[in-house]
Amino acid sequence: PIIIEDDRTGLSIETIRRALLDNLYYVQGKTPQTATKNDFYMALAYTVRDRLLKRWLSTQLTYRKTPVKTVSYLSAEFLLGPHLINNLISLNLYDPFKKAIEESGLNFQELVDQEEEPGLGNGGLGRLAACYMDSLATLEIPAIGYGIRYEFGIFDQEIKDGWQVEITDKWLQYGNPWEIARPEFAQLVKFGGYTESYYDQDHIYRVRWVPRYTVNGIPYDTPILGYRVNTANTLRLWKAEASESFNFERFNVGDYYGAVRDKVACETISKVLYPNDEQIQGKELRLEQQFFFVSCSLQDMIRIHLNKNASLDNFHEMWSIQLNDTHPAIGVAELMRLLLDENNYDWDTAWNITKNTFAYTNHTLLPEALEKWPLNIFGRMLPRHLEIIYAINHRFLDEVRIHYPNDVSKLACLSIIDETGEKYVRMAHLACVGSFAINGVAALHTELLKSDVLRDFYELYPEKFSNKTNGVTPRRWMVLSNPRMSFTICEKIGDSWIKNLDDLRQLEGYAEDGGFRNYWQQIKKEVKQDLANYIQAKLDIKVDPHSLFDVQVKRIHEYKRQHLNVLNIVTLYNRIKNNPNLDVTPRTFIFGGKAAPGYFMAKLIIKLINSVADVVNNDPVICDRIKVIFLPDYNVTFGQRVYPAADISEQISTAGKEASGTGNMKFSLNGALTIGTLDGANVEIRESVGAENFFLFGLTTEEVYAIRANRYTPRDYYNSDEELKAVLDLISTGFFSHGDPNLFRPIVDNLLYSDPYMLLADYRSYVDAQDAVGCAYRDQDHWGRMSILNVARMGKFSSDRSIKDYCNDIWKTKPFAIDVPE
Ligand code: 26Q
Repeated sequence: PIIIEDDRTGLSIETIRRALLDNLYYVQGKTPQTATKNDFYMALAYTVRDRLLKRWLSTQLTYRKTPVKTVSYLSAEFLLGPHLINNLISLNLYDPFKKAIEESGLNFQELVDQEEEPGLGNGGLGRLAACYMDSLATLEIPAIGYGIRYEFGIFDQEIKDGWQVEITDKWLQYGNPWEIARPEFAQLVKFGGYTESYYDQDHIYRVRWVPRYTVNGIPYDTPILGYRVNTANTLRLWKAEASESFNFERFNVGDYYGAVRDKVACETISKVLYPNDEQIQGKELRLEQQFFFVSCSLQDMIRIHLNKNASLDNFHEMWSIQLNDTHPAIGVAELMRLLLDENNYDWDTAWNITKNTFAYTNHTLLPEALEKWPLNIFGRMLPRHLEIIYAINHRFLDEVRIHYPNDVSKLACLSIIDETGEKYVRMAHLACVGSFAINGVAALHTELLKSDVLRDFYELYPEKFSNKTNGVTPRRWMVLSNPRMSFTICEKIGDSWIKNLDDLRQLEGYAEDGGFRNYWQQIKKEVKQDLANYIQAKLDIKVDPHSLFDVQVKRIHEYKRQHLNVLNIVTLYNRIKNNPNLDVTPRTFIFGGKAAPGYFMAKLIIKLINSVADVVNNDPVICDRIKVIFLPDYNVTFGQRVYPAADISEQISTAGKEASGTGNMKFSLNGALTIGTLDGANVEIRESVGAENFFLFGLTTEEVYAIRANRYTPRDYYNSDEELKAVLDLISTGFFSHGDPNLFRPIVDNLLYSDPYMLLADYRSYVDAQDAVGCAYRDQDHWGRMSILNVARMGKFSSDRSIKDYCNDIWKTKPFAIDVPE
C-alpha cells in the first residue's frame, strides 16, 4: 500500500522535502525560483515548528488540567541563541532534515546561518536563564519563563579603527518563526497617578490606585523543547502596546497628533534592552520595563491559577517564582497589591502568600551593581507600591527591633529604604524580605554574600540562604556546538552523558589510552582549523591551527581584566624583540566581547587590544609566533564556534569579583584547560578537574581584602618588576598608538595610581602561570590527558544539576511526564 505522510508531521526525508516547498509557497509566498536564502530558512524553520507543535500543545493542555506546582522564572533577560538546530537536536530530527535540505540542492549551513539570534540579554545572567529553561524542559518540570520581548536586543558590535561602534539589533525585521502572539491573553499595566482610600460594601478600608496611564502587554510565546522528551515549556515575553482607553482625553479634544505621539511613547517600554551589565544608571524607562513585565506576568499567573483553582489562597502552593536578580523584585510589592487591592485579601494573608512564593538569586558582588531607585522617581511611577513597600518595611523593622532590641544601627543597615543621603528603594532588601529563599551562584559567591554583601540579612535569616552553583546546558554547549567531540565521546561511552553529565566520568579511563589521546588532539585540531577558516574569512588574518589557542570571550569589564591579558601579550612581545631567536610556544590570542556603550574604560580596553594586535601581527620579528585577534560582535552564535576551538580559557577576574562565570564551564566542557584565579565557580571547577589540570594564579579573596586593608600601592609592583615596568612604559610612550602618549594614558594611570582590580599585584603570578601554560602545551600527549580529564570531571556543571538542586531545595517541584497522543 502507498502510505502518504502528512506534510505537517511526516518525518521521512521525502516528506520533509515536500513540506519545505509547501511552507515556502504557502507561508513565504515564494517559489524556489524567486526565494531568497532567508525565504528558504523561514520555510525550514516552519517545517521544524510544525513538528514540535504537537508536543507543545500536549504539554500546555496537560498543565492546564493538572494541579501541578509550576516554576515561574522571572528574568529581564533571556539570551537564547539560535533555535533551529537546537530544536532539531531535541526532536532527534537533525539527520533527516540535513539530508532533506541537501537533497533539495540547498546548502544546509547557509540556511542555518540565516537565523538571527534573539540577543535578549547582556551576558551571563541572560544566558543562564536560557540554559535553565532548557534544563527545566529536559527534566520535565512544569515551568514558564517570563520576560520582555525587546524589539531591539543587545546591539551588534562593529570595530572601526579599533574602536567599538554600536549598531541597532533589528532581529525581528524578517519575522520570527519561533514565536506565536497571544493577544487574547493581553494584560493591562498601570503607571503613575495617585492612590485614594475608600470603604467597600462591607465597610472595610481599602485603597485604590488611580493611574495616570495604562499600557497593554501582549504576550508572545516561544516553545522550549526538552531534549528527547515530550515536554515543551513556554517562554512568554511581553510587548508593550498602547491601550484602547489610553488616549481618550486627547481624542476627545481633537488632539489626534498628540494622541498618536503618546501611543508611541508607551510602546517604547519594550523597545530596547539596556546594554549595561554590572554598572547601572537609575533610568526611569528601565524601572518602567521592570514593572511592566512583572505586572503582566503576575496577572497572567493569577489568570492561569484561577482557571484551575477556586481562589488564590493556595497560590504559593502552586507556584514558585524565581527572581533572576533584583530586576523583577518589584514583583514582591505587585503581588501584595494584586492580593490586597484587587482580590480583597487582608494584609497578613497576602503577606503569607507572597513571602512563600518568591525566591531570589543574587548574581553580583560589585557594590555599584546593586539596584536602588531614587524614592521620588519610584513614588511618581508606582505610588501604590511605594506605600506597600513602606508598610512591608514598617513591619519588617518591628521584627528587626525585636531581634536586636538595643541596636538602632541595624535598622538603618537592613531597612528597605536607604536614608543615608538621598533616599532610595533598595531592591535587594525588598527581595530578601519578600522571599523564602536567597541564593548565590557559586560556593565562594554565596559565602561572600553571607559574610559581606548580605551579611545583615544572613544574620537575621540564616535559614533562607543556600548556594546553587550555576551550570550550562550540555545540549547547546557540547552536542550542538561541538559535534566532533560529542561523537568521539559517544563512540567510547555511549550517549547517556547528554542527559546525565556525570556519566562523562567514564572517559577518565581513556585518558590513559595513548591512541585515544592522539585522536582527541586530532579532533581538537580539526575544530581549530574550522575557527581558523572563519577568522580568515571574517578578518582576513591567517592563524595557525597548530598554535595554542588562548581565548578570552566575555563582556568587557575592568574586573574581568582583559587588560591583564594584554599586559602578558606585551610581555611576550618584549621578550621576543629583545631576543628574536627566543623559543616561544606559538600562540593565538583570541578576544571577543562587548562593552557597555557608556563605559569609557571598557571601550578603551577594546581599542588597546586592537592596537596591540596591529603592532604584534605585523611585526616581522614576531614572525607569526604570536597573533592577536579581536573578533567583533561576540554573541551566542560565535560562542558556539569558539569554545570548542580553545586550548586555554582565560578566567582571570580579581578574586571576589566574578559571582560565578559560566563561560569557564563551557570551555572546560570542550576540553580547554583553564588559567584562572580562585574566583567564582573557578574554585569548584579546579576542585572537580584536579589542581594538576588547572593553571592557578593570583591573590585569593582574603589576600585581596588584606592588601586593601593595608593600603594597596600598585607603584611598588611597577618599581620592583622590570618586565612589568617595560610593558607599562612601552604603552605609555605611544608605541601602540602611533606615537600618541595620551591615548592609553587613562588605562596606564589608572593602573599606576589606583588599580582597583589589582592587576599589578597579580601580574607576576599571571605571567609565570602563562609561561607554565606555554611549556605544558609542548607536551601534546600530556596536554591531551589533562584535556580529557577536564571533560571527564565536569559533570557537576550541567544546568540539569543546578535545576535539580533548585527543585529539591527551593521550589519543591517534581517532574511531570507528558503524554503525546498519536
Ligand atoms: C540593572 C539595572 C539597570 C540596567 C541594567 C541592569 C543589569 C543588567 C544586567 C545589571 C546586571 C546585569 C547582568 C549581570 C550578570 O550577567 N551577572 C553575571 O551573572 C552570571 C550568571 O549567574 C554570573 O556567572 C556572572 O559571574 C555574573 O557577572
